[in-house]
Amino acid sequence: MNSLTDHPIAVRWPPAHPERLQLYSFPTPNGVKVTVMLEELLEAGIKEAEYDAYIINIGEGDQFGSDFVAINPNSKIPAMMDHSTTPPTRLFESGSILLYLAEKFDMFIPKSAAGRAECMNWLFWQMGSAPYLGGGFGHFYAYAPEKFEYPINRFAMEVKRELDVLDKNLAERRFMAGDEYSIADMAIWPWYGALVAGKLYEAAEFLSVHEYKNVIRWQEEIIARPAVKRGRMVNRAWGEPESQLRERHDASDFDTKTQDKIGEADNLL
Ligand SMILES: N[C@@H](CCC(=O)N[C@@H](CS)C(=O)NCC(=O)O)C(=O)O
Repeated sequence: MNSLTDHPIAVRWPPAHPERLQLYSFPTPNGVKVTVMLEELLEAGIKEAEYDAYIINIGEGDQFGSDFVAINPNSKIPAMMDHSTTPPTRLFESGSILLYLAEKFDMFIPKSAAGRAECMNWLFWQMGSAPYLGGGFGHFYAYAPEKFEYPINRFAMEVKRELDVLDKNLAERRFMAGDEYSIADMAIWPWYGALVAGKLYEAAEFLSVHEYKNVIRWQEEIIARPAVKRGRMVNRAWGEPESQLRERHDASDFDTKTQDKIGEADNLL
């Protein structure tokens, strides 16, 4: 399979710009990590980071189609194809995608060996920790058919422990890996930033997130970044119509293709 047009995914989601990165995603915290990274690269002037973004509606089962599975055998968003390489490179797992883009463009990853190691420490910390927040706490607190006290308490304690780890780190430094904003922040912020901002599971009061003042300061700095604002809009399929850019194919789409502009306000979830 040497070109995008040969790839099964091109049938359902024909590439608007076959030469660009092709992102197949949904704007959950794991999806937002990648759209924020791509928008940060573009904001920094990296034109090769231009991308087409398609919605994989995980509520409708798009992730189980054989076309999507050909990119991610694990059937989860986000997934991406880079057709600028020979052969084309398939990418899945948000951490792998962030690291691939950081290395490809040599950006948002520290240059020194020590800085890089610290960035990887926190990037992999997120990959191991967020499942306790999402699959553990979030599932039992917000989604399970009954309120089971034991798992709610167990995962709430673990999430509070994680928030404390982040808070202590951010008491010493501006960003997760040091003075510079990096892919470690992009991985951790969509989960733990949303949590302390009260936007995840309506659990801010239950978890007393106001205690984690350094995490709150860090979250407020990151959410104000223009690229983060745009990254949160890509593939968005709920909320205010002007915040939803379901498919992104060009920078100008943020001005012309949001749901309020194209006149359809139905939410997908
Ligand atoms: N470790 C993966 C997790 C990806 C993941 O859990 N994606 C979820 C959405 S946040 C998904 O696609 N769920 C669909 C399903 O499980 O069927 C990553 O970081 O990319």
